[in-house]
Amino acid sequence: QQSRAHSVAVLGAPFSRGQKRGGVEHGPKVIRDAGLIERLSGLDYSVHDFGDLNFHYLEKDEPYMDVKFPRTVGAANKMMCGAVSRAVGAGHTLVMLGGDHSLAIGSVAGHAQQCPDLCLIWVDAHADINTPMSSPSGNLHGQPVAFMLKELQEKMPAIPGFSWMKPFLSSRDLVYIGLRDVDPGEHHILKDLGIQYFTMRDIDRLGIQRVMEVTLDHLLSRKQRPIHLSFDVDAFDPSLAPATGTPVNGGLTYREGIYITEEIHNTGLLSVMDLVEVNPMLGASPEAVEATASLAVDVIASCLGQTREGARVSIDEIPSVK
Ligand code: 4U7
Ligand code: MN
Ligand code: MN
Ligand code: MN
Repeated sequence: QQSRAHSVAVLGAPFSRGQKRGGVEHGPKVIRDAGLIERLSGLDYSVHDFGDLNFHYLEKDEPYMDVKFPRTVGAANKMMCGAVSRAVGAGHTLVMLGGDHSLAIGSVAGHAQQCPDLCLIWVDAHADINTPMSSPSGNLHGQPVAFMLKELQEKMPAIPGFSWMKPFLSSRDLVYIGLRDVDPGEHHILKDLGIQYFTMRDIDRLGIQRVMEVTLDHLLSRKQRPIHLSFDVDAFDPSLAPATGTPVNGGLTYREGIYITEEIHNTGLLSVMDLVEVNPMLGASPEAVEATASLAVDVIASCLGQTREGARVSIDEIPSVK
C-alpha cells in the first residue's frame, strides 16, 4: 500500500465510439494541456505518463440489435483491460483519461483482474446501467455498468466484441453519486437490485458530507478494499463543465465535487480512477473548454491528495528571516 501510494501512472484513452459525438477522443490531450502531469508531480508522486492507447476503429461494425459499434468498443475495452491490469499489477495508482464512458468496462475489468475485491464509486449525472434492450440510444457509454454486474448476467445478450469478458462485480459493491437523468429501464434495475445511489436531490437533502459518510460506510465497513472511482465530468453542473456530450442541469457544485474526491483520497484506498467525457469540440468557446479541462485536473489532483488546507511541509522548507 505504501509503495503504491507513491507512484501514479497516467493512461490516455482517446476513444469516442461509445457515443455519437465527435471530439471526446481529444479529452486526454486537453486534460494534459491543462497541466495534469505537472500538478501530480507537485504532489510528490513519481508520475509515469504511459501516453495514449492506440485504438482501432473497425471499418465494418454493424449495429447488433440497437447497439452501435459493438466490435470496436469491445476491442477497445479488451485493450484497456490489459493495460489497466498491467499498470495496477506493477504497483501504480492509475489515472485513466477518457474518452467516452464505455471505456470504464475495460478499466474496471482490468482493475478487477488484479483486485477482485474492489468496490466502485460512480460519479455521474447518469447511471450508465442500460442493457442493450433498455437503452433508448444504443450508445455503449450509457451501458458500461450493465456489462460489469453479475446480477444482470441473464439480462445481457451476447454482444459481438465482448466475448473476452464476463461480469465480475456485485451490485452491493457499487455506489452512485450525482444522478439526475435516469432512464425508466435503469430506474427499474437500480430498485430491483437495491443498488445504493445518491441523486442530486439526495445531496440537496442530506448534504455532501453525509452522502460520503454513507457511501464509504456502505462500501468499506465490512472490510477495507481497493476503490475504483469512475468520474464522469458531466456529474458537475454544466456551468462548470460545459465541454461534455450529455450535459444535464442541476449538477454538482465545485465544492461538492472536490469534497467527494477529498474523502476518497482520505480513505487511502484509491487504486484506479477514470476521468471521462471531456469533449473539447463541444465547448461554446476556448475558455469553456479550458474551464472543463482545468476542472478535470482539479478533480484528479484532489483524488491524489491535493488539499484545500495546504500541504504539510517540514519547518526547514519554510523561508524565515534567520
Ligand atoms: B454518460 C442515456 F438515454 N441514458 O443511455 C443513454 F439519456 O457516460 C445517456 O453518462 C447516457 O455520459 C449518458 O444513452 C452516458 C440517454
Ligand atoms: Mn454522464
Ligand atoms: Mn457516464
Ligand atoms: Mn456523456
